[in-house]
Amino acid sequence: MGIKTTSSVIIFSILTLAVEAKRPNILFIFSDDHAEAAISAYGSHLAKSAPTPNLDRIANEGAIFHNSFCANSICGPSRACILTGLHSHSNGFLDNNNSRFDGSQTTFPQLIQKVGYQTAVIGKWHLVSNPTGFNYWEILPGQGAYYNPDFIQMDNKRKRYEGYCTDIITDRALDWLKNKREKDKPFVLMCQHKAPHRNWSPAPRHLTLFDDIEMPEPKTLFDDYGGNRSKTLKEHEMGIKDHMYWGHDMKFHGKDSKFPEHFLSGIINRQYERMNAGQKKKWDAAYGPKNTKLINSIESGKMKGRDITRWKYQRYIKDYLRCIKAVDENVGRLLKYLDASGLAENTIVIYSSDQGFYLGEHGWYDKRWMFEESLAMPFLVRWPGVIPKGSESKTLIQNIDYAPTFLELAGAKIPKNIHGRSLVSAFKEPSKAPQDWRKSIYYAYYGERTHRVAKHDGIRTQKHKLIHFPETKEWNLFDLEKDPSEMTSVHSKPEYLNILTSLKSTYKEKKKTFAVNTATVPVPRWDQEWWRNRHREKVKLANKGNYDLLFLGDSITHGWENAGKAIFNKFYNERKTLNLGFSGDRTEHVLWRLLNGELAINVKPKVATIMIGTNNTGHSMQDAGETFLGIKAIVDLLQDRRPEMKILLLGVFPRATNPDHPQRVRNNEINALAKTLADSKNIHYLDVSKSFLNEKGILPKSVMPDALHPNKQGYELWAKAMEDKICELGGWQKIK
Ligand code: SGN
Ligand code: CA
Repeated sequence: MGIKTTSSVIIFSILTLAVEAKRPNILFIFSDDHAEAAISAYGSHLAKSAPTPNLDRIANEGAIFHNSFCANSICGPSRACILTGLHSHSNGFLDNNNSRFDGSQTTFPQLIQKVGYQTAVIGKWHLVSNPTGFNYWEILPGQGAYYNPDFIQMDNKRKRYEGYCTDIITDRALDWLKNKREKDKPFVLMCQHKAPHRNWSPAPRHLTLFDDIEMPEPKTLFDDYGGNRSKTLKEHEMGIKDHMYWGHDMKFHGKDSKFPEHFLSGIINRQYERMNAGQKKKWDAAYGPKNTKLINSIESGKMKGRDITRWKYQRYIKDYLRCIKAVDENVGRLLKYLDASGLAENTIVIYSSDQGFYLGEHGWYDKRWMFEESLAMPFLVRWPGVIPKGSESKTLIQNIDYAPTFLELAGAKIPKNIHGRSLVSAFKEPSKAPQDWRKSIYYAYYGERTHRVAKHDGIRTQKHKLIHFPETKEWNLFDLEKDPSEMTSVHSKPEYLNILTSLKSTYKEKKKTFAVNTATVPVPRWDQEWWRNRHREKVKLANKGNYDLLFLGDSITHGWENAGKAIFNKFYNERKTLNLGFSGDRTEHVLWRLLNGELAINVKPKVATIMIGTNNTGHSMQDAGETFLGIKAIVDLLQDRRPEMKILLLGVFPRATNPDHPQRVRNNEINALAKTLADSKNIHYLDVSKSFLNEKGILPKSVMPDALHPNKQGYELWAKAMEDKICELGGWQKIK
């Protein structure tokens, strides 16, 4: 017996070692705002003028993906999609201005770490909260700086490195590879550049690169935003013509302000201010003469009108491409190290960027719009021995696919709620879309003041793109084969009617699949001061911790602090209850609160009750199916963050006096769906309506005077009706 056991242990260990040896490392090199047009392997109009040999090497030795897209074209959101494999509304990071990444949710680094990978992220992070799931991290604060950048260390202290950001991020990444990781384990290293993000500041060694050439202009530099496209296009604030800062963008020191009809003032060149004397000298030597020349040409009247826009385009594109030059060189350094160290063979190298960027197309810089240039994310991948060299793929892939890909590569389980799909089979045979692959991708931009790009969402297939602008109630449709520059929306052309109808139904289906509707998109109620204050108070209480019971909901739950107070004291005080009921809240507000601190790490109750949805009915008579998805999103979130916690999902209380009132009927419909979430393990459903209603289904004023909120007697009925279940789930003694 003994010998047998020992030998099987040995065989098992040999097997695990063999598997371990095979699991590939992942080197994920990522940049910020890198458009495909600025990678020569993609073959754009800029390819000849600004080659990227090291990036091209990845494509030549592996594959290039031509239909690679983000789910939300902006920094933080794209990164959150990558970490979670979920669309923005589900991972909670909707935009750069108001979001904070909830690092307590399931992410691929956490899961991959659990199956034995070493994980590290170095460089730009931009998710506000600190990284979770990483053995090592060293990140730029916010956007970070180009020159002599500071990095936040794992002990939260800042450290400044002298030099150029792209070089330093690579140095730090190489240092981790060489000296900091546990070498007997496979790894995922995310090396994330700041470049070529605005304000496109080149390395000192590249300041005069491209001085002697003229960069080709995009065909749509002087777009007039006609062509039946959304009227919101004209409202943009990201034009090369009108929205370039004299100092910040155009590389004058920016303290003076000249030609206010052509250049914005107000943001000086802060990167210049960060430089040391030597760096400044080089910078002044490079830009000084060119700047003087421009000033003279405008003052003498030699340069005017469109030529000034053209000059700005040249200044912009050259600086941008100079930044890319350093990215490319540093990719080369990493590839060289992989070769020299012998790691290359078993390391998958991926190059991508958080979104694309407008390089003058449509007259723009920046991103956000669902037009091709910023919807696209470059995607180059090398996997020696697996991906045939020089492969090209047209498969529709998205950033939500990265997490499941990495998990499959590591042999980890892929969470069943994930939105993306593993790309491993697409890697093995890039020229073919994997079986049952998606026929369209879903995209959503949630709007922000910055650059004034209206909220919109849509789908893109191989041939068409449908965009919806909810605020102006507009649809745009593009025929990508006939009009690759997207200059004309064909949504009202009779010959496209069938396509439009079919795409609209696909769009609806997609939103259903990913459960996107107003009930599921987390949103705060910033306009209400009491709400903000209550949220702040509750976050404080949440951080204190020590709760066994959690109440989640709207005014009905809020009312435990008012009409229900005496009853609350009797039943729930001793059970250490945190009441997270907020008057007027709908499902989308509860989601936001849970994502933003009310489910602090110290909130680890045995039981959580949820009752929410009546305001989704009341305010907007939302479709019951949509409200249900909001409730489901709350339940999913709680299960993800607190897998051990018992959830008592309460049927929404009856409202309106009469049983056939539409609001009553709607709440019943919600409940019929909510019930299906019970799993007899952690999720329990309870409908206590009967305690309030008389035998004819009438809701008496004696328990709910306004036919919506319980009075003291109502709260007592409620507490008694759920007492058995609460005690069963929380192991408490019943109170009578
Ligand atoms: C900054 C930039 C914007 C840019 C956003 C988001 N302004 O606010 O131009 O759109 O970042 O970029 S700047 O004056 O600071 O340069 S993102 O890549 O982080 O999403
Ligand atoms: Ca970005």
